[in-house]
Amino acid sequence: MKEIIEKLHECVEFGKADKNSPYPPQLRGQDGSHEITKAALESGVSAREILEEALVPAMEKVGIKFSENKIFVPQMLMSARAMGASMVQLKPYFASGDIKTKGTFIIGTVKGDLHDIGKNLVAMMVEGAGWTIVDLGVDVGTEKFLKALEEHPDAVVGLSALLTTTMVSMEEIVDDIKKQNPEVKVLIGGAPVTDDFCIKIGADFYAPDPQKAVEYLNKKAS
Ligand code: B1M
Repeated sequence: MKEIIEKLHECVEFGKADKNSPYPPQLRGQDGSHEITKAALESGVSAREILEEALVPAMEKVGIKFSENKIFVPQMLMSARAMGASMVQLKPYFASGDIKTKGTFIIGTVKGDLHDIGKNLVAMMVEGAGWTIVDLGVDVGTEKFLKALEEHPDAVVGLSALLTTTMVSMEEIVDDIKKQNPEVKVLIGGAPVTDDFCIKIGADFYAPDPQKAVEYLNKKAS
């Protein structure tokens, strides 16, 4: 079991989704996370062990390497893809309650803003850390966030903005959420966003990158 977990960890850390994927070169021709997850489940490794001992620690390493500029967006996307190939097989266990998630994270790019690459990376890393993701997409206004909060009242909300012009939307959305749900925590991020802006608009936390978002959320969950 240790060997299979280590192999899966390696696949996710280095972005090997399945046997046919040519990346990374050092694992060419070998099984990827898709095949290894299937074999692990068939041989009796639990979905929880796969998640907690392979996927989560591997994605944590990926997040740290990205924060330290040791890897870049393409490598992170490959890792997220490898994690996805495994997660899709674990989904039934989430639904059945065999795996407990750390919580729900509602995320969206704010109204007027169509940039979603950073938002998607954050969603993937947070999912990799064991959270359930409700991804509202791009150009998301207050009503959609409030509706999602009605369905998931204990969720943490994440807002992404890439344009200086849409930082205004971010401020409005934080304000509306806090008015209706003062206890809901709101995490913000995106290239033009800063700590000062976070304080000014009354959001709870500014994450400059996905790893910082994961660290904040995991602290909330513990
Ligand atoms: Co746009 N764009 N764009 N664009 N675009 C920028 C952002 C810009 C800086 C380019 C420039 O002028 N140098 C500029 C903004 C200037 C400003 O306001 N300060 C700009 C502009 C002006 C525009 C348009 C207005 C252009 C036009 O049409 N005249 C237009 C706006 C459309 C709209 O949104 N309404 C526009 C359109 C587009 C495309 C559609 C073509 C495309 C987006 C495609 C897509 O996302 N699916 C695009 C792109 C790709 C960019 C650049 C080149 C790259 C953005 C990106 O994906 N970066 C960008 C210039 C640049 O950054 N070099 C630019 C990679 C991504 C991983 O980083 O999103 O910062 P980022 O996410 C990071 C962190 O910020 C953080 O984690 C991520 C990983 O570290 N993070 C969070 C992000 N969200 C977070 C949320 C969190 C926590 C952390 O918690 C919730």
